[in-house]
Amino acid sequence: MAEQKQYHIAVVGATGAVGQQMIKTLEERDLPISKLTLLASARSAGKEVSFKGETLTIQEAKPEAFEGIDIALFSAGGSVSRKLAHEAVERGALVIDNTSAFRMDPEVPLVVPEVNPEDIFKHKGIIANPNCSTIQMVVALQPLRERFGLKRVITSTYQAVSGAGHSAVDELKKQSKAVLEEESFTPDILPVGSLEKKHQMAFNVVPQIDVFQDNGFTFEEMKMINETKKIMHDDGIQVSVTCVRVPVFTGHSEAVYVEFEKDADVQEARQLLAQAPGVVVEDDPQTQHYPLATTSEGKNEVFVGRIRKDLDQPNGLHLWVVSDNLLKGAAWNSVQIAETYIEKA
Ligand code: NAP
Ligand code: 3JN
Repeated sequence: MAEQKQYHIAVVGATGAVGQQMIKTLEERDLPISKLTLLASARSAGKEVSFKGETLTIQEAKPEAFEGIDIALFSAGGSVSRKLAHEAVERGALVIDNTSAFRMDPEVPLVVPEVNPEDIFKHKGIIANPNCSTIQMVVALQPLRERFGLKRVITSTYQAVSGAGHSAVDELKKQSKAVLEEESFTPDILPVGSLEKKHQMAFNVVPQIDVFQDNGFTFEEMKMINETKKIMHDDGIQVSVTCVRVPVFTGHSEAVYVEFEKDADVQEARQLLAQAPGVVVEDDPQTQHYPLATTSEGKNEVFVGRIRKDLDQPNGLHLWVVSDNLLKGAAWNSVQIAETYIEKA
């Protein structure tokens, strides 16, 4: 038997909320890694991180750092990806990019392994990882779509602050303490938008994630709409989304209303979801058992519950979909793409 190829992997944005989960996920999984290179900004160069019992030193992300890299997992923001992803590809790396920089580029596959794994092998150097809120929604929709045909999706999200990085997590901690101790504070980080204006996040619900577009939707909402159609290769699916930030540290929740081509039976839907890869059904109203952000934290799966038929539309179902936004929404989906690529390479 041929010897298994070993891969030199790089994590770009290694000190970030997503990057740290990537390192942890690579540590837990069994990828054939010959070497791990950790890259971040010049601010972090020299910091040490432990990986599988070894101490690794963070280096500055610059073009030369990609010499000899086989797979580069990028998660340092769109501008870093736009600047360095092609440099990595030119040096022979496969880039798996966690930012929105290339997601809608027709030359770049946008992949959720439970939905469109075949697209991995159409890459021209870069594979894009979708937005976290898109990923958990399409994983839950896919088994139902295969059986009933997808017509329309209307979703409201309840997104954790860790989706906006370490600084947003720190801000929610500080604000929560200040509110409880009746101290004054100035909101500084959220929402991330085009204005300097910020809102209180602790004990609040903020209906804005990312910048507003001319059509009244935010960029996060448009990401979910456009990415769903691209991943499913179907521009005919009607998708409408409202993205909301809630004072939760980890775990995005979504209320998803779906209309199918055919009438959908709840029992069959529950069974299809229970058998689907990457999905766990938690749906027992009798025992008040349903997915929660707190119980999904640290897990790779997408949790689905509150599965019920719409009272007016025979082809309509409602779902409650929860997942760890830093794992299936980011780090795990990227590592899963790498694993699928390596398995078939
Ligand atoms: P974060 O906690 O703020 O971390 C940002 C990371 O990027 C840090 O490692 C930072 O390094 C690094 N970085 C910043 N500027 C850099 C530069 N000029 N060169 C190299 N590295 C640089 O943010 P995060 O939550 O991990 O998110 C990072 C990015 O991942 C986001 O901007 C987004 O594009 C993507 N993301 C995707 C999803 C998804 O839905 N799939 C979810 C969350 C995030 P230093 O520590 O040295 O500053
Ligand atoms: O806010 C969230 O819950 C998810 C945020 C993701 C994010 C944050 C900053 C920049 C993205 C993303 O992956 O869509 C980006 C971006 O790359 O545009």
